[in-house]
Amino acid sequence: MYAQMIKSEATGDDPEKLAAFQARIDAGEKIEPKDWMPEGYRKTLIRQIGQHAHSEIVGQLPEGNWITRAPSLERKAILLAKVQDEAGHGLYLYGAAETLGVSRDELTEMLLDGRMKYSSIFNYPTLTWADMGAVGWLVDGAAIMNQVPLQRTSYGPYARAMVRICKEESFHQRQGFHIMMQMAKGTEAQRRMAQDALDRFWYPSLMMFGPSDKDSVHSAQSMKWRIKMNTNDELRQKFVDQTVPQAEYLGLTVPDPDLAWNEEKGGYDFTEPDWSEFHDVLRGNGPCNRERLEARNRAWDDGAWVREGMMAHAAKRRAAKVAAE
Ligand code: BYC
Repeated sequence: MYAQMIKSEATGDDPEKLAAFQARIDAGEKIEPKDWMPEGYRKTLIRQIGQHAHSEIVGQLPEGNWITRAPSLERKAILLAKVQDEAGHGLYLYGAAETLGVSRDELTEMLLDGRMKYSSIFNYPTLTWADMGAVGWLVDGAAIMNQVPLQRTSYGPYARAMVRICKEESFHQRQGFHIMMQMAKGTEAQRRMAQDALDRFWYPSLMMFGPSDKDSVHSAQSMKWRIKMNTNDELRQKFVDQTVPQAEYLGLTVPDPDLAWNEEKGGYDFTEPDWSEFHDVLRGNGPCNRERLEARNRAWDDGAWVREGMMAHAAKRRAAKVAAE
């Protein structure tokens, strides 16, 4: 497995170089593509940035599903713009990963044959229009919670990509919340749809932050290298604390009977997601895993003629330039 490959190659760096590298990280310096870096740092970044890029691309599918069925021209235009933004995010992130010595084609191949992951959340279906609200509100909301701190991550190209992405994610979250406001304050049937969307997306959204800290394989090293700025549980807690009052404002009920404000810790106590479901989704057994990978494989195959045409065009231009010199 790709992750194991990373782990086994993480050792073997010169201790003096490692110490100097760690000192740069601790001093808050940015690491740039041509700087020396430990092999484990490079591979962890490729794994995380690549997985993130794939998530943006696969993440277009559940929303793309609703473009033709958006309830008004305005909603259609907004959704279309959002889905296009996700494609752009994927491209910034593939670009950031390429500075680490891996090509976009290699990353894509690893996604298509299952060697690399994408976020578990996109293996859940979007069944109603209210799901477009829930995805924007909860999924983009969770994404922002995770990505705002990553603007300060130690790898320069990743941090800079995050600045652009976070600006757009804020708009995505707001448009999702706006859909939820309209649904929740609409007819009784619309309110029920909004509640149903919250019921189905709550726990999958909590899973986006990854396994609980005690089971997180990469957190300790990634935080030492400032590839991650917070633990999975810290961000999950912040997300719950931010989102529960928003659900209350909407008049909707978070599907967790044990949810309660804990005065002492200054945050909510909540029920953890069902981690067996999370691992099952990661193993490829979520409701939409097969469909998502099939769609990406089909898009790759259908796009072959475009890639071939562009390569042929580039070769012709190169040849013409050489002939003119
Ligand atoms: N889904 O040691 P851990 C978006 C894996 S896109 C799948 O804690 P790490 C959006 C993890 O990879 C949102 N796999 O890992 C787009 C590892 O397996 P491997 C994407 C997950 O990396 C369109 C294993 O579990 N955001 O926002 O330290 C529309 C152990 O976990 C998940 C990012 O990618 C998961 N949820 O922490 C709308 C942000 N969680 O690789 C919205 C950047 C864990 O060893 N990424 N795994 O086989 C991160 O911050 C971190 O990679 C994670 C996981 C917090 C996700």
